[in-house]
Amino acid sequence: MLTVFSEKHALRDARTELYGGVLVPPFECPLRAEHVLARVKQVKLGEIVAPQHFDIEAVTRIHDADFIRFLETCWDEWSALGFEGEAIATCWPARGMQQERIPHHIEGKLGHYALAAETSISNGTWEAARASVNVALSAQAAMRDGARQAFALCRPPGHHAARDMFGGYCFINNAAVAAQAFLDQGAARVALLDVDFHHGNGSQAIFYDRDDVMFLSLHGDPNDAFPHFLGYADETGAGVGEGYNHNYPMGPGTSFKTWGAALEDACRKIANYAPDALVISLGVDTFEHDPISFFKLASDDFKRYGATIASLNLPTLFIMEGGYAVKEIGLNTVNVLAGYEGR
Ligand code: SP5
Ligand code: ZN
Repeated sequence: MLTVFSEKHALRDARTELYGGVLVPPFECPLRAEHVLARVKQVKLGEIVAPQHFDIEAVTRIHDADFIRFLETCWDEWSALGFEGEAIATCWPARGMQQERIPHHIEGKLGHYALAAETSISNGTWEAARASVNVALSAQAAMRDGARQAFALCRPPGHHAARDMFGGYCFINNAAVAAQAFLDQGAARVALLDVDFHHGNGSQAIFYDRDDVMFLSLHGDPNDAFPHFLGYADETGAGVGEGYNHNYPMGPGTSFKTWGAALEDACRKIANYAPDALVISLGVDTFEHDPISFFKLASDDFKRYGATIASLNLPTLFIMEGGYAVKEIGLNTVNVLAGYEGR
């Protein structure tokens, strides 16, 4: 399988994440992508190519143009004020306050566009996020040109990013932009299956009122896990999108037996939907030793579920999302891809 990778991912190298009330080095760090790339090479998964450049219009098919401009200019506006630290939201339009008005000051804009405070914006964040979506679009273009499957080794990840919100380590929703590209090239239906430990709130929100993208997510119960305020089982879609959103929240300690059964159910729904393409938001933070998550998948389980996904026999685009057990992230990620390929 083809892998698309950009060295520009390394420009996303924030110093801080707000975790447990402390500013710590981010879990979402450059070494993650380097370890996945090393494993892709080690098992000779296939050719590795750099991304092409895509115009911003492919991104604004999904994201609000003012939000994209905010991402582009945030660091310069913030650093011009002489703050010592990185750009972190500290103030939000909470209940009873004005939701639509976007303040001029960067601290107001941060509160408007952020969905969580753990994700700092730092120098280079925009350039890396822009390269990451080019990785996703390049892998998608390879499939347009005939590839049956591809791996977009995206970093930073994307599935928490909504039309006009960043957070959860995500800025541009790579999977949503790629799904839209399939539709724009003539696909009638796309399924987006999110196997990251966290609910893909951004992807769900983007496609919630649509029937041309079915969104399915297996994740930590939001009662217990980030993003806490979306991802419950009763969220089934709206308007023509009713019935095209499927959440599988699962509790602390969930085993592969339970998780795999949820995957089988999701795959049945995908098969019935008969999409023209399948996009996988591939996070491996479901791993038993992930430092911020609570599922119990073992490294071999990733291989097994790769094979389950392959049994759908659909054109499949894998998009890298989370996974914070850095030492094992290469093994676990490439196990899914190898399992998919039947090796
Ligand atoms: C792409 C992705 O995987 N983003 C995840 C963002 C999660 N950020 C908030 C994490 C809060 C973790 N609380 C964990 C408690 C562990 N005992
Ligand atoms: Zn995650």
